[in-house]
Amino acid sequence: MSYNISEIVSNFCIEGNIAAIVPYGSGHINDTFHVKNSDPALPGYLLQRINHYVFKNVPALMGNVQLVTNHLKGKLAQIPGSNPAREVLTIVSTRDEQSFFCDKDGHYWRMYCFLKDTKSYDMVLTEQQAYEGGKAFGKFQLLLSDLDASLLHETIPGFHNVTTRLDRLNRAVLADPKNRVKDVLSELEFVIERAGSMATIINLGKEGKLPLRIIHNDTKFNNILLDINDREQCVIDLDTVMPGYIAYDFGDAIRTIINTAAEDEEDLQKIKLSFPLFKAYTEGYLKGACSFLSDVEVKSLLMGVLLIPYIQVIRFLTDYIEGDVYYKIHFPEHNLQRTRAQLQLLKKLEEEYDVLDQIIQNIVSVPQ
Ligand code: ADP
Ligand code: GN1
Ligand code: MG
Repeated sequence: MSYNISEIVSNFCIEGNIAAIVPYGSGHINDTFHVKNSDPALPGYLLQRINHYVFKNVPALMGNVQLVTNHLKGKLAQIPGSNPAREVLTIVSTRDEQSFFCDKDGHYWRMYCFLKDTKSYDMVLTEQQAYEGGKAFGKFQLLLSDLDASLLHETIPGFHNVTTRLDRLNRAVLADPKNRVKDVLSELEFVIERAGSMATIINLGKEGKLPLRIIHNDTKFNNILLDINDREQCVIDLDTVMPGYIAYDFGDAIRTIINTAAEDEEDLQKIKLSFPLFKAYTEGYLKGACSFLSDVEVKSLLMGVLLIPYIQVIRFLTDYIEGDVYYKIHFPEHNLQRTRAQLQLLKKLEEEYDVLDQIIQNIVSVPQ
């Protein structure tokens, strides 16, 4: 898609003059641009076209982002030594004081202050990065634990609800708009075999044993910015912050940290588990989160580690069957390749379940 980006930028209250606007990041959903300032002393900006197919109610979504960022900034302001301007995203308003701009073609745009000297990693390289990421997401949940969840709009209904996801897959299979179902029968069988066991978290929730909390819901590792010393800087991509079970956030982070290969790795032999990275993330996470998690929630963490790759298999597979309408793809079979890679990851996680469980037990047995 091509847009008149300079004209769009002119609707926001920015300082200085623009030197360049370049596509940025590797997110699968929004279109992101780095707006560079010609005066290096002035801030840069991050412009995003919000994916309106994925997020049906952008005003409500931006209401969530405002609420969450204001809450986080207020909490951090009370913590000595913290820096709310760099530790929380800052929305740049439009010239008419709105948090987003809708262009003449109906595209929605928003702008954040660009956090310079930061990095997001598609793959985690060191235990320190994993540990810092864990700390960032643990702290994020902790700081939001006293925000009234009923104030948040559900930006994508049933986002990590396994029943909803299976229903949607089922509907895609029945419709089979691209005649692709015949090519994914073994993947579908894999999904169906596990449908019962993957309902544990949702059932514990229904029974009132797991509390709904405000969670991030998209904790893949590149949704954290680390600073130049690989220390936690800022949790980003707040579009899905809404109520959920904490195991979802833990599971999604581990999905992207423990895998020694890319999320869409073609060579399944390369998909292996890194126990040191798992341990480091878990230590960092529990450092922030242990103070508010119940015992049942701690026990649920590993269920999330299996559930979220399973849901990711369903989501990539559904999108493949539906004809690649949701995720950005870089080649025709991309969603199928992603499905197979996540399926392989889940197999490995199932094989090593007891080892992972022992690592968590060892961490929780040491007082934080
Ligand atoms: P998507 O929903 O498409 O994943 P993100 O909000 O995660 O979009 O942004 C895409 C990428 O842009 C991130 O992975 C990160 O590298 C970068 N990014 C996002 N926000 C900022 C920011 N405020 N400052 C610097 N980089 C950012
Ligand atoms: C998307 O937006 P991004 O790229 O950070 C997706 C996540 C998936 C992830 C898979 C809103 O995350 O749920 O887990 O791709 N975000 C949305 O890589 O659907
Ligand atoms: Mg992202």
